[in-house]
Amino acid sequence: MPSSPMIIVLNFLFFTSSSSIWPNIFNSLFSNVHQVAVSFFFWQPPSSVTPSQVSPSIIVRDRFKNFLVPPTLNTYIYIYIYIYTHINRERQMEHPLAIAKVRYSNLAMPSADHQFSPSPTKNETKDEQKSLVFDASFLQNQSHIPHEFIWPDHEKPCPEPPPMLHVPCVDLNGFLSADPLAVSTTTQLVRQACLEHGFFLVVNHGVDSQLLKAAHKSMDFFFDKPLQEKQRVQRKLGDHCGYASSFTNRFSSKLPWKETLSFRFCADDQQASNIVESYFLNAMGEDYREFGKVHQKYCEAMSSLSLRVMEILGISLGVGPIHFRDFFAGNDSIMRLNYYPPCQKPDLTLGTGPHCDPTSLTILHQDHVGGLEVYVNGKWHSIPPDPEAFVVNIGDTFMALSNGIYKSCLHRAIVNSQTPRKSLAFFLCPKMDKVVSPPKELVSSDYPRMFPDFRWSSLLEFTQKHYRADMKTLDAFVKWLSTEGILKIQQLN
Ligand SMILES: O=C(O)CCC(=O)C(=O)O
Repeated sequence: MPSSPMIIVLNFLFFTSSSSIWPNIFNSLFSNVHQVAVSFFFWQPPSSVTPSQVSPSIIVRDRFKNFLVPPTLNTYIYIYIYIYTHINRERQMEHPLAIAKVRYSNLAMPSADHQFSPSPTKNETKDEQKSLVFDASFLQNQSHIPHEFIWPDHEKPCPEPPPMLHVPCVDLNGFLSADPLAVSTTTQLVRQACLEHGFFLVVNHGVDSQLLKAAHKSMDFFFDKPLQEKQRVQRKLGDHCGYASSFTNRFSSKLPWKETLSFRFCADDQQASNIVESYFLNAMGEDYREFGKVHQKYCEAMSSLSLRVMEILGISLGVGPIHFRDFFAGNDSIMRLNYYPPCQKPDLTLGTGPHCDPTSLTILHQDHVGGLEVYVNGKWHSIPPDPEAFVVNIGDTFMALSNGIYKSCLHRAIVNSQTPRKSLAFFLCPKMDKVVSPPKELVSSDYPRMFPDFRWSSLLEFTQKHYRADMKTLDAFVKWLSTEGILKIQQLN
């Protein structure tokens, strides 16, 4: 079997002096190895033509076309280069993500991060871990920042503060009062926002303000600790929980200027009661009991709030309040604490790079500092902080559940040189084995299925191990699913 371009060339040379029975063998050799059939052989002139009437030619045939070329030295060189580059490209193209990379590489959108299969090789991981550590206590005072944190020009923060995004403010209390006018106003506002960009605010949400305060305070408690202590809950490669100082062990460029602490919340008591509290107690010890308690309560509050929001979303989509609420009843969600230290070069970097959330629904609480930006109508817009409000946005999984009707929108966070910024993000996710499939009311012959059925666990795996979330995560995921052979397209009646 040819395993290197050199052997291929030897085969090739061998061929040029061989008879025409070889091409089939040659074809099969190559098609087995590189899934590209490249063959070349002497052109066989039709029997009516005597060899002396034609100049000897070589047919180079690949999957797509035939080339008839004279057998000069230049031709051999050309063929060698052709095969070499073609096979190299094929090797990359064999990976479904690479196919998607080619597909998305020409997007005119602000290029979110089209970095495919970002799970670094072992070598990269080792080197990066050795050389680059995001120690905020040190880096926040540096006037030069490591190049890994410098974003390409077209993705850098806007030089001027961007305009504010007009997002509707949903009064949850009004909705819960069951007053028909309040319910109708709320659902209309939400529908409009979700058709356009998927962001809205929720006020009068009923979440205890003391709990919110405690949750923010606990972030100082954790992120002010020395790096070594935080690393006791280090997030492992391919995992979605734990402490991450930037993503230095996962990516090597366009690193976010932030630290995060992520953990799992499970609303299904049968499965994991007090899961958050136990996680911190087991991983960090007695000193973190209170920390764990606060975040257990916070997650419970977020889970209830998100189920309320699901009722609104269901009504606004015309499927009633129950459908989505029930779908997420035993949710297996992710809580993330984002801590953005000051940066002396805030115009060069980003706190969180542009991405759409792959999850279902995000409920974000920002502190007073501000930095959240959303990309709408070809421009970045800010969503300024409001301590009374939660910022809610649709994620990719809900976009799929709504058959693409509601939007999951590109967003990012910028940093500043003076003040640390904190945000609490609750990412609502279904139970791992739930099949993500839109209700039949949202599918018709005029509005056919936009996405195949999938399990949340597969999308989570895809974003943790193979793909850095951007605004095309769902499309790339669908490709990956189909090539992984686990795609089950629902048979629609
Ligand atoms: O901190 C923010 O404002 C945004 C955070 C975010 O987008 C995320 O954690 O995915």
